[in-house]
Amino acid sequence: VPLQVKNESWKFPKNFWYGVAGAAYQIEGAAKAEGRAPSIWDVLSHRVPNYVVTNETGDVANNNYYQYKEDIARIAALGLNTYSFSLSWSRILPFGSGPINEQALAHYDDVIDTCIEYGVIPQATLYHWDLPLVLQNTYGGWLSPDIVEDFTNYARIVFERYHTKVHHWFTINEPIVFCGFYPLPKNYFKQTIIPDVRQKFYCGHHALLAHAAAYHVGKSLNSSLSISLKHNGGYKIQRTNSSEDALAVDRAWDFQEGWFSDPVFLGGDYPRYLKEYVETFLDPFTDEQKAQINGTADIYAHDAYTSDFIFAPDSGISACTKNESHPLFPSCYNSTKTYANGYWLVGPAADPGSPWLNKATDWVPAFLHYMQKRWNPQGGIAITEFGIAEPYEALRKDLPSIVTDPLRSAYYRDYLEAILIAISEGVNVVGTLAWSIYDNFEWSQGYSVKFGIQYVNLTTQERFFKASAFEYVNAFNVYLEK
Ligand code: PNW
Repeated sequence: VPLQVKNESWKFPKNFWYGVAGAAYQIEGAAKAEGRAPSIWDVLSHRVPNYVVTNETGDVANNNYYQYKEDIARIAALGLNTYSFSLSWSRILPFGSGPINEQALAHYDDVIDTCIEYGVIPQATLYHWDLPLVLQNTYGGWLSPDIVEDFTNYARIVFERYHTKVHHWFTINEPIVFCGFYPLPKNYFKQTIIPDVRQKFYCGHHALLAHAAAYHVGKSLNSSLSISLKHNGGYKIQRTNSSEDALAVDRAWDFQEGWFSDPVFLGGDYPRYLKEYVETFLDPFTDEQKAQINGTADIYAHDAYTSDFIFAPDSGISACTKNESHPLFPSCYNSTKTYANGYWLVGPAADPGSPWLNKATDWVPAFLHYMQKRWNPQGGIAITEFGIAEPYEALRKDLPSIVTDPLRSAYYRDYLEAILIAISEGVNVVGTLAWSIYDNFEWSQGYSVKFGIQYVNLTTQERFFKASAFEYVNAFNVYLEK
């Protein structure tokens, strides 16, 4: 069912980039090849029982390390103009810092050159959660300020190597999510004395400093690069018009998008409600650090999958903000997918694998307006990941070679129409990346949750387009300004 929008004058602007995204550990495989050293995810998947519900690993994944040429050719054949991938830090620097693995750099050279050969814009993310294991076990990874120097050094090597060929960069993918991995499972990783509930905020603190330092390295090398951090969260719908729920919404923005977006876009410091909490244990950013962090994103890159209804806890917000043992402390807001909602295809009911995700595309215009108004990104907004897991696919080990995925198709259709509406209302949206290039290693869900616009037979490593792949690209074939 091709997308047919309500107003035929709605268009994606000429230079719009439209593509797909993937990430190193989720798709590459070749875990022990060509000098790659382990990342924390090799331990999480191999050694920690049931950390991945299916006890699967990324050892082979989609074999993308060897089949990247075919993968890029398929993107080009589909008619997409962008491929976004992440670089494996522990391939390039097996020891986290120190000796460089030239084979890994040569590999990514070829990935990038293949994109260029096929007329596909390459976009690269420096860090998509696969921290070199050695850095976790030497000093606690992102919990230590030592990570800043190592990340900056890694960024410098990568920017120097590729800056003439790759113009779109993302430093760090979704710090809210990977900082939430902390505390890592006890007994498998070096532990620190930082209390568990605070660990993710230490991680976030260092992630901001590392991101900012990397940004400046890239820009001083080549000021025309577009470099940004990938944000995530969701649109926050106030459940009732009570003042408590209004406050809950404000707190939710501050503890999600605001955590990283306010520092990067609005002066280098944390938003109010988060700041009140983290400064009970973290030193505030110095003026120098704020100056370093402020303005370190050229676009607002948001992995905007979903929306949530936000409401105050039953016991009231003030009780919660004062009580460290309150289950909702420190964020102190509640959220649900299902309130007064008869028409969304709701995440938890539709798909137990991604309960955090609603097909809530009707809120996308409001979400885009909110991003533009609050963070006012000079280079516009990009939806750097969006997609949905199709529930019936999760139940099947092998899919037929012709895969129709009506829920995902509808999601992309409705979402892209919502973007067209927002653009027609003056929001500057510059690109979209579908998550994902194909079904892949979905972190703690293993291969059981499928986000791809392509299906991969993991035995033969044969790839098959799903119907949604054609629906997605067709929207641009029809509605891209000529
Ligand atoms: C993103 N949430 O993760 C990641 O960047 C991808 O690696 C991942 O495969 C994809 O989404 C699908 O899950 C998220 O709880 C995980 O809001 C969880 C959330 C958001 C994004």
